Amino acid sequence: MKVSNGQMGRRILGFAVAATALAAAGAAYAGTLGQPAPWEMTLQPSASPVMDSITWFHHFMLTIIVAITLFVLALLIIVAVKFNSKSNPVPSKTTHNTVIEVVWTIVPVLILVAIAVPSFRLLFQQLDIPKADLTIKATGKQWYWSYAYPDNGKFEFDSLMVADKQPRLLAVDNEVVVPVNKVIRIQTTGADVIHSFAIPAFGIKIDAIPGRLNETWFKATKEGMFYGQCSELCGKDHAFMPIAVKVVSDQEFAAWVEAAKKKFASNPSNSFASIGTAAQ
Ligand SMILES: [Cu+2]
Repeated sequence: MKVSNGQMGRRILGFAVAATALAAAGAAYAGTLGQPAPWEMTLQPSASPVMDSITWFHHFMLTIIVAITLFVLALLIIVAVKFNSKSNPVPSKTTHNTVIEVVWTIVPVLILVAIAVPSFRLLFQQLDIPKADLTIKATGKQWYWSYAYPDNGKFEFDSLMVADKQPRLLAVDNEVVVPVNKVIRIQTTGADVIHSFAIPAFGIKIDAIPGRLNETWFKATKEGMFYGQCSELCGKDHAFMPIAVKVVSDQEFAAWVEAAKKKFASNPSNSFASIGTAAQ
């Protein structure tokens, strides 16, 4: 098939228009704060400093990847159009070009260094936990989460999915409540099998492993409801053990703690996990 330069130009323009339309659609379908949205194409809106960094790093990487892909595509098109057997019947016998060989070695090294620096900075931000204002222990169980507040009177409660509450498959009976703009340390473990504690808007995902206590942290910068899910295939109801975090002001948090201490205090049969033991 003979393709003229004009046709090729129109095709490239077509691809560019399609790509721009796709990107615009992506921006239009950027999710709702704290939960997934239909047709969402990008990351959930950020609500923590770590997620801000993850979002920035994602855009940074995407820019580099798109630039490299377009560059390689342009080279391929040039080669295919200019150096096919029809337009270039007598090929050149060139085998070496020192300048270009030095360039295609040095430039990728520089690109990798440019990626490595912010990548390590992000890893340190995630793994180096700042001084925590509050610690919450999240225990993954088949198939729900239990939360303990050791700093606030050591109460514990279970959080189970509620089938007829919105958002569907994400709403729970007892939400985790945390104060806004405070460093929350999450300690997580598994009571039976490996689960994973993940909340996209806070940029956290950490395995909950039996016999181990893993730590991560977040600082919620916005008030509201934030949802996550168990992110390690853990059994038949893996899809039905959501994580719901309610971010509130300091005063509301203090009031909730007082109410929760009474609600979840003393009576072990309050705990779904302890029902079996209490009955014996
Ligand atoms: Cu699980």
